[in-house]
Amino acid sequence: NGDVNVGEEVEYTITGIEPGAGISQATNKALEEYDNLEGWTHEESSTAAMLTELGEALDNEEEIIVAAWNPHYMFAKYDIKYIDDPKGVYGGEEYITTIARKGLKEDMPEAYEILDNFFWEVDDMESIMLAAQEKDFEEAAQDWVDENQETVDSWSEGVDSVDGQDIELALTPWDSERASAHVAKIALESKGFNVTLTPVDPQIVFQAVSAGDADASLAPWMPQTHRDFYEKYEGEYEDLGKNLEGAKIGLGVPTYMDIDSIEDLEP
Ligand code: PBE
Repeated sequence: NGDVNVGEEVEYTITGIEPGAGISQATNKALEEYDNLEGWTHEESSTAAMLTELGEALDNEEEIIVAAWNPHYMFAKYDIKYIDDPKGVYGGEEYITTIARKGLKEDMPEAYEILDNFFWEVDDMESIMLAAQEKDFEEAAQDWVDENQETVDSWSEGVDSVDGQDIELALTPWDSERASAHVAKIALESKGFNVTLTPVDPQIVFQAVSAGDADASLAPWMPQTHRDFYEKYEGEYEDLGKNLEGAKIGLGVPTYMDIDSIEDLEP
């Protein structure tokens, strides 16, 4: 990367997001595991603040290193790329899985069946995330359901309706999970459930579902992003399997930056 010291230009700082995020944990680990990142700072704040800083850096063609992930519109909206992570701190391909409290299958077999069947594609989730830039998630999710009724129907094929049973879904406070939770809500409501959505930090998702305070969640990113929490509570909840494949987390930079790997960042 020529004679430009990227570290100096970004003030040896990685621009992160909320401290409770799995990706924030991974970035803290990266600072420990990459010797060349000794002395670097991980600046945690919020997703909104990170995106604002990213947008400003791109407007000014400045250097920036951010916590990046997809599904998200950041790769469509901004000209950014992932940099390599040879130590695999951020994992490889991630999937999103559905977990349920023990006993849900017996107590609410209809809801369990719908949640178990919930599976969609990256494009589906991203289309709601994009639409939700202009309207609320409820409306964006409803529009997607209207256009994809067959998919939604396939999740509840043969499932009986119930008469106003209450069910609570825990989610994490990111757009990807707002999208899946709102679609699950609509699917469950169409079979007679009263659905409450409760946004909490990733660790609390596992804690709440394990304790039976929440019935289920479509929010866990695996095998790396939320692995610590997944393993901490393993055996206290049920994993119903993937609801989406093809996710990823890592460090992102503007494509004009001449850097390809975390290992190439200067101490
Ligand atoms: N994310 C989006 C979350 C999960 C969903 C990658 C920012 C996280 O890091 O925990």
